[in-house]
Amino acid sequence: GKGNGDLGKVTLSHETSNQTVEVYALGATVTSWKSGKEENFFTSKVASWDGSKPIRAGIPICWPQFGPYGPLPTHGFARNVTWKVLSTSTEADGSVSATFGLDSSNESELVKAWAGASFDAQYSVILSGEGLETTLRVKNTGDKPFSFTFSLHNYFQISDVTQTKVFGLDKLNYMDRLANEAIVFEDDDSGAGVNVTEETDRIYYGAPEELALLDTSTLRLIKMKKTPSLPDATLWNPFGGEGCDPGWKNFICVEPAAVKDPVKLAPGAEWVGGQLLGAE
Ligand code: TA6
Repeated sequence: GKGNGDLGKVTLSHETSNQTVEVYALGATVTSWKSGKEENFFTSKVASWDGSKPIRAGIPICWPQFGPYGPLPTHGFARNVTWKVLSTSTEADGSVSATFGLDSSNESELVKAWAGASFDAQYSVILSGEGLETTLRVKNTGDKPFSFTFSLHNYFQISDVTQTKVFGLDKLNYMDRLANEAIVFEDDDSGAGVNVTEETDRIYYGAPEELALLDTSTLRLIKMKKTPSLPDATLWNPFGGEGCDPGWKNFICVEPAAVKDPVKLAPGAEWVGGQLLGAE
């Protein structure tokens, strides 16, 4: 196998819709989501499975910091540390789920160093007839406020990034992370979908709750519904740039996110954010 024996892996199967999901305790990373035989997520051929790096596959969790904007290493620590498997269950309606936990008692130096904050985070992965739902809950269990930024770093598998359209982002202004400037979208197409034809690294501030991506070669469609607590969306593909993943043609990252306005959590307060993904 991939040398992943001791990382802990949970497999969920939803039989009536023929979907399966794999989640590693390392990073609580969903690495695979299959609808029938079709794999919806990209796995890098150079992914690390030994815990030395985050797993580059599926849905790395960027928390409590998105990107380099803060004191933590890029994208925080949630994807670097091993989460506890808190529970797995099957509901009366047949949906199956697993819940992972991470709190400030974690041994990792990264966790300890983070602002001395006390927190309890739970990440639930639910597979139902509607698709895959992944939700992060964060509770401030300490006596001082803390804040964070967040994204669900979806690596969607596609046959060719240049043949993929992302719907819902047309005509929206975005932050161009490559130029480090806000771009006012001036293109004249509307509803035609955003097509990636060069290195792209954007954060759309205030993206709609419903987004979709269409692989025009295979006509596979992934729909995303994000919670209002995740107002932003990122769009990323390195497009063959120096040092980028050899599989760049076959993924696109579209990530529900809270980046522009960090989430502030008062003592005792709880925050919930997530996404529902459906594949057709
Ligand atoms: O979300 C997009 C992004 O922040 C890009 O700027 C790029 O740096 C990428 O994520 C890094 O992802 P990785 O999985 O390689 O850490």
